[in-house]
Amino acid sequence: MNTRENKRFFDHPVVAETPIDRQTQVFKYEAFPQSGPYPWLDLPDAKQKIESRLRNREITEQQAEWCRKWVDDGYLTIDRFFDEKQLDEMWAAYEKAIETGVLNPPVEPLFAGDTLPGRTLNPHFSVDEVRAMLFDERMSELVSLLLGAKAAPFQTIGGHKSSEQLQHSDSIHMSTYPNGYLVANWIAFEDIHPDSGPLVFHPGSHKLPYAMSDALGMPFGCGYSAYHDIYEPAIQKIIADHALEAHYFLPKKGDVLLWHANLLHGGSKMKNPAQVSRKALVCHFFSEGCLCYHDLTGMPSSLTPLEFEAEAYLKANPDVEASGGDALQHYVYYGRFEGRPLRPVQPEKTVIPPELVAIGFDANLYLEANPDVAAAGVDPVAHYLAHGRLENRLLRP
Ligand SMILES: O=C(O)CCC(=O)C(=O)O
Ligand SMILES: [Fe+2]
Repeated sequence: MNTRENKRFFDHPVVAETPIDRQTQVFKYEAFPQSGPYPWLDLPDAKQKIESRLRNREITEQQAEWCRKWVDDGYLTIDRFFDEKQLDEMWAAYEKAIETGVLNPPVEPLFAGDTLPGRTLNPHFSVDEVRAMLFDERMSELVSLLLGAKAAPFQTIGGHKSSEQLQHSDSIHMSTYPNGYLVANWIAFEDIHPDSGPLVFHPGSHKLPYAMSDALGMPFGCGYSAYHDIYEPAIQKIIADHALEAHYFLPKKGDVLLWHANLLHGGSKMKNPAQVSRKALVCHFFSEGCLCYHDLTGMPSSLTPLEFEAEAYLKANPDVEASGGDALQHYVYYGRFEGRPLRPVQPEKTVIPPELVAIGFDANLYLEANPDVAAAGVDPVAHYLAHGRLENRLLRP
């Protein structure tokens, strides 16, 4: 029985203290209310809470140790979290999916002659073994503990090599309301070589204010050119101004690194021409119940329970369909502010009054028997009551 009593404190979804209307909400950080609940390990008394939960046996000593580290450093590494067999099986399935064309990694050479495949977004959509990894129960439990709310596995990125992405906080790419309900997990599928462009991260940077688009002067919905021109340099400046120490993740196969929603990290540069692979899967988790969006483009994320169906939206809005534009994008930027319907409005069912039921009146048959009425597009019941019965119209053909 799953009652509030027998669930652990971190098995519950997040319920925002300030409710919002999802249909009219503007999806950018500053447009959301400053609302809790905040992730428990981000609260000023997190350390006391950890000790009290340990005393009450709600968490184990090992879990308490992970939580303390999370509070101080905003990351956690665990050696050999996944075993060799599971890793090898997943990687073999991943490579087979590339070989057979199920997955099509983009061609992203990091230098002339780079033959390693590019990174794939959400390989768990088409490879069951990747999906199993994202939904691994022990990992979900750990993420739930860190967030203090039930983990919602969201997104995966598979790759043979470094992203060479400059440092960022994942909150610019995967934002939540309430804020801070994101955890990432980087899984090594081989021993990682220092020349391969290991993941770089800055311990403690999660405690700095969230640097989001609006505050950095990026126009709403700007997308990636402003990201490179404004966001990335701003983060480099924060790193320099705070003299943030850089750590490089050099794991053994099966080790994992988890990081906080606001921990600054990136993919360092692969040493050229060493061409050393860096096989990894990154999993991103939200919490159940929070709303997820993309601050940079102002789009809700696909996990957002918006009940949005592109086909239904286009059917209900033929002008959008005719324009050939993207349905969700149209809805997010224009449709919801214009009060556009999400799906075609069902015509109201004609209610047949009892006296017509008594004579066996059937609206379809009446229209069939009286094509002029059908052609006029009028309500058959109203027509029969007002005219049909006086004119002795046929009830059926
Ligand atoms: O693996 C990398 O190079 C960077 C990954 C990253 O930033 C992410 O997945 O959030
Ligand atoms: Fe990232």
